[in-house]
Amino acid sequence: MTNHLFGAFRAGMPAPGRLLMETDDGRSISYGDMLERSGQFAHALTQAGVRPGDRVAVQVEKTPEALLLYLASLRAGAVFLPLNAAYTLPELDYFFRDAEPRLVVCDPEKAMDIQSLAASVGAATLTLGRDGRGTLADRAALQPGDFADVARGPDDLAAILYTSGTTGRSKGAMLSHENLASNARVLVEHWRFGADDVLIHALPIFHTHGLFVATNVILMAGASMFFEQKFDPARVISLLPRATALMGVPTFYVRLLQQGSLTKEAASHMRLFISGSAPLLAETHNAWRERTGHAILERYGMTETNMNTSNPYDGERRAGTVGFPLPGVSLRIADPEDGKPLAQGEIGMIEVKGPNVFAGYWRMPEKTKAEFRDDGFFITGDLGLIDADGYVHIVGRGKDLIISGGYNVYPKEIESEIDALAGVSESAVIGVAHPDFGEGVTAVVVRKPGSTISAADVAAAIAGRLAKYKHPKQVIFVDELPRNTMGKVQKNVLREAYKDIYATGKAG
Ligand code: MCA
Ligand code: AMP
Repeated sequence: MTNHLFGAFRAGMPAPGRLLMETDDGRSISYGDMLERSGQFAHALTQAGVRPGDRVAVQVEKTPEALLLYLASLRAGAVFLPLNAAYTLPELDYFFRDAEPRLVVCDPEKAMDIQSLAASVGAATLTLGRDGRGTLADRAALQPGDFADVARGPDDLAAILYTSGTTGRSKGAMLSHENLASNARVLVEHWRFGADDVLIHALPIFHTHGLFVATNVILMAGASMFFEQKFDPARVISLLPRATALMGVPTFYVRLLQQGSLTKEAASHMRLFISGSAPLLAETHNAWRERTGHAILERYGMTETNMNTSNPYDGERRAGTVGFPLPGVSLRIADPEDGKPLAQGEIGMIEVKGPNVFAGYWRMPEKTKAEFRDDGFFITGDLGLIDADGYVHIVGRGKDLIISGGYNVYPKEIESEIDALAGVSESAVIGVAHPDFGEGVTAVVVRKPGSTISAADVAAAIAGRLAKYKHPKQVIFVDELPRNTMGKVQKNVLREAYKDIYATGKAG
């Protein structure tokens, strides 16, 4: 048996001298370098006690070494667990307790604090900094480059990515080697990636979009990428003449459109612009086409399922839709209550099934069971319809989720923090249209009688508890929250009442 996913990358690998990535600080890493250095990292993991099936939790800045660590984890047969670099210590504490990693890799600057959290669950800690150095890199540098990939079958776990639930705790989505391999293979074909492609990679690598969709596609195609530490619109435009493809969240496209240097000429070498992770406004799609002559290709996925649908490569890329189910993916619109399929054109729950769909939530069999139908379809929590031409439209969310700049924010998590404050009676956190982030996290708060708690007090209390991107952009105080006859807070009423607070010119 081979290593299922890394074996698939090996199968598509070009000559060792071919470029895999060029970084924004001018470094070039070839496929040969990648093989050798990920082999060294894999030895270092094994030496740190990592055995097949062990979790390797990683909270580091985006560097080529961080990507090598992902590949090393695959090759060592471990389960890669990437964590947003913005997560605070209380957030990390939960993930460590739940996943029980064998090893934690973190930024040297955070090592003191993280080490004790890791030790409390029996995990060792190694470091990897934003300069690619640290105890893990030091150890790897002493290892030989040839590593015999640990055999892993299609159903073995390759990664766990945490995704928050509507209620309660974050859930670890277990992704198998075949979940990732099958999806990457389909995307390479569907989007026509080949060895001559050059992707501008400006996404973080702790989520599905940047880690799997972008990176796995490039590795599977034997292509190369500009590996950018951060998204910088002016820099992305300067790279367009040497690139062929860009993958981004809608905020990327909104910000690129604000650059005067974005012109048809600047984009003339590019063959493909892809958007996902959040809805791309038809307005953005149309403005992009007008400015560059390119129709952005929008696709739809989830942490639990990888990519489900995509607009066509050839044929009409229809604004405001997410296209058709990808080859191998079955998609249906069902009655949210009983799962019965609905007629074409009706709005219901989007449900999917296929080799892309995850193996379940880590150590949560009941939650896993609750999110699948008996015939194996996964209940996405997204509401949609299929139009007369077969295009899938996402029309809303059955789940109480805010997507800000492509990051998912679950209101419950923020409400719990705000409700715990002494001067607060209750709160409701909602997403309100925001010109830059798509949706802006907004807190509506009811004070306790006599309390003078302010927006600044709320912000100060959350700082250090929740990652920055989850912090409300505005805190609004009201006398009471609107409720229906069942006593449930009517978030739709709040969203309507505050829909203009971030309107262009007023954005906070
Ligand atoms: C940064 N900030 C944010 C966000 N990002 N606030 C709300 N929402 C955000 N997304 C805040 C920072 O805390 C900071 O606050 C200020 O904005 C500027 O921070 P900076 O780091 O400079 O931000 P940025 O570089 O401008 O980041 C914006 C971004 C970034 C480039 C859009 O958020 C990003 O890379 N998003 C991509 C997320 C992603 O990869 N999602 C894919 C998930 P202050 O000024 O107060 O300090 S995978 C997925 O969804 C599925 C599977 C799929 O289909 O792909
Ligand atoms: P996550 O699993 O945290 O990465 O988020 C997945 C969710 O992002 C989906 O369930 C959708 O609600 C949303 N999403 C992803 N792509 C799109 C898209 N193209 N249009 C609208 N929503 C999207």
